[in-house]
Amino acid sequence: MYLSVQFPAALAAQRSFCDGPEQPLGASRDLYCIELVRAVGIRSASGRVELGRAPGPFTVDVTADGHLRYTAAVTLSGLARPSSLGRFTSYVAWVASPTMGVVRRLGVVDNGRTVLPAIALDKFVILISAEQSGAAQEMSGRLVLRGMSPSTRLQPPDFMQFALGAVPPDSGEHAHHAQAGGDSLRWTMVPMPPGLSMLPAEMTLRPNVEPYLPHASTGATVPIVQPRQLVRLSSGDTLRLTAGIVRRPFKGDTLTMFAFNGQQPGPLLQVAQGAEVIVELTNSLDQPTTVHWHGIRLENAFDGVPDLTQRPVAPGERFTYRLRFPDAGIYWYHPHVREDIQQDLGLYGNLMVRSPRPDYFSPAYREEVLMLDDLLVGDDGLVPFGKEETTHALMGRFGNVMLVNGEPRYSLSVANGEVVRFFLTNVSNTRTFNLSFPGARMKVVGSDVGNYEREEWVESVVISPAERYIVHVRFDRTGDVALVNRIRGLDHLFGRFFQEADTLGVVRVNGRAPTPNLATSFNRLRTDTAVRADIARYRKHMTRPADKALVLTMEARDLPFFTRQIMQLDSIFFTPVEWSGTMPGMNWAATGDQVRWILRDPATGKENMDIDWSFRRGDVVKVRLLNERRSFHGMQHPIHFHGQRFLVLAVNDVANTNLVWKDTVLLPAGASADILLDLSNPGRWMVHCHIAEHLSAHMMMAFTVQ
Ligand SMILES: [Cu+2]
Repeated sequence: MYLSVQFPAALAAQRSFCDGPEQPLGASRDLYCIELVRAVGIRSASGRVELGRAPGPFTVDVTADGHLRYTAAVTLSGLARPSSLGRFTSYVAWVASPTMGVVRRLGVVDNGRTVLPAIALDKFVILISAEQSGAAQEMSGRLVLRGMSPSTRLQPPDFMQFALGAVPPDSGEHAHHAQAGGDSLRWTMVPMPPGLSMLPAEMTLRPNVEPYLPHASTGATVPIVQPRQLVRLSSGDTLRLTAGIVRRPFKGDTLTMFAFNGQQPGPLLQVAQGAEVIVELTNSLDQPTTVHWHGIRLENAFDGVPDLTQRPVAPGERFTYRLRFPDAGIYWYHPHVREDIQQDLGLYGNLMVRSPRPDYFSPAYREEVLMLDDLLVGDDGLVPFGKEETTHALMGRFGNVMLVNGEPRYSLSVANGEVVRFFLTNVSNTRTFNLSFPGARMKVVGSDVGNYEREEWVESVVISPAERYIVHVRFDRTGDVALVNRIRGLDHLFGRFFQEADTLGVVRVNGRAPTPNLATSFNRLRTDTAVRADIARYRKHMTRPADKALVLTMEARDLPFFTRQIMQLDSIFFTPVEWSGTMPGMNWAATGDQVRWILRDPATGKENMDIDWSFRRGDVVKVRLLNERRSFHGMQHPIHFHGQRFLVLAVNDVANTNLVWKDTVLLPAGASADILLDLSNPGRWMVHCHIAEHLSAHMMMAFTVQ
């Protein structure tokens, strides 16, 4: 069998985007494939490793502490008989740290494709050696092939980077930016994340727009923000919703922010599936607004998109929304005007649509509805926003204060043995969270538009802006359990990853839970037969080639020389998910007139609002999304389709085996995803990135359902 390059049929069928000629809309080989190189004296062997993903409920596979986890599949050919290299019987694959300090056995490999155990290391090397025994636990034989993970291309600073950054520019392009700002409001330096350093040139950057923060008009009494209230609405009810200005006490200071009905988050609306209600919006802000009812397949005229479905509601004006709720699940509402300002300042609320099925969820003692956010606060309070254009147009506005339901510290008391159902909504501008309750078991039961086909154990929840996840957590030990966000940050300047952990809250577990004991039902992973039957109707559409495609990319112009040079150097590697803002100065100073994020239809070459897709009601369309790696800056994008629902069929050609209806999908940098779009709802609808600053920087298109 050695020296054979023939693949068995079954293995050939599993060929990945790493093999064969490069596909124009395939995932990035540069980020997700390793080309193995021959060791000295080895003549004929070759191979590559696909950094694959195990099928799972999230588009990114990551450990609870934030390490990306790759299911490596190695494809080898041309390996000679091991005995031809010496006293060897087998080939074994190993994974090692870049310095070879730690070497771990992956398993026996051979010509053809072998799926290896998962690897969860920041940077690593794959080695293939010939060994005396296939059971070898230490690498002692002869090295045959080796390859390095794409992340190893990140290196400590070189002379070029320091030379660029060491000298602040003394004239020209940045000097006048420091003067931006009218009366009292001026740009000061953006807060620096702890442990990172900024080059002098970066510290001189300022956004080339006017700073904006809301302020109450003279003499007006501004109410203090109130906690969220639950509002149950029956069919035919009318809710009056006012977007207005509030004062929020914060660490001995007072911030001026926005709120719906004076509450942060806005009122938690609860309706029955199938209900119809009226919402009368009053705009008491200093700027136009609308409300978008995220994820709800409602009548197009009430979707809240300015200049597409309605005129923006001017300050002092009103608009009446008529809402219907065809799908059970957890949804949310927010303005669709300058989300980077209005949503960030507190205009967001949840909307719970209850199924009539009494057993819709498996049992839990209580429900907690959590809106996750981050706020960017400096020494003088909130960091101002860009008035004419968004700031933070590169990576989006990462906050430095984590909020759960508007508060910096969430707390909950439960009895020992309780099962809690958490409804999680990420309302931050750009941050993707990796949430876990260390010490408590968790299963994911639902996402954007209803339940998964079956419940699934997870060690953490990866939730990008606008996504929702419903999880059940059982607390079965007394003591405190933290709700944490744990991720690997990327120090671009020093080419290293580092651990970041934020505690968002704490669950105090004490006493004994009342009967019945839910351990048995919690330990069972339930299948939702209604969801499975609904999705089964779409199976016939799943296997055909994609009908449409969208490429996600970007362009930049007029960026400062320093920013442009550093970012070009940085583009040697893009991490699949930028979990935190580690280029704060360059990112902050880049505005919506310098950065254009792009949705491109490769079939026509059209971009953003020039794209004009047209479908008929009842069409089921498979769309390939590709997050272009070869752009000026590659990062993840949560892509949201208005007014419809879709299934995420596959990511990087790995098919998902447990489906759920979604309205937002997170695309890691360089990744592909196939989604199946159910075009059930007529009207003219938006598709856009839900990073608020990317939307402000043009990353949107529209489509029509006749
Ligand atoms: Cu985006």
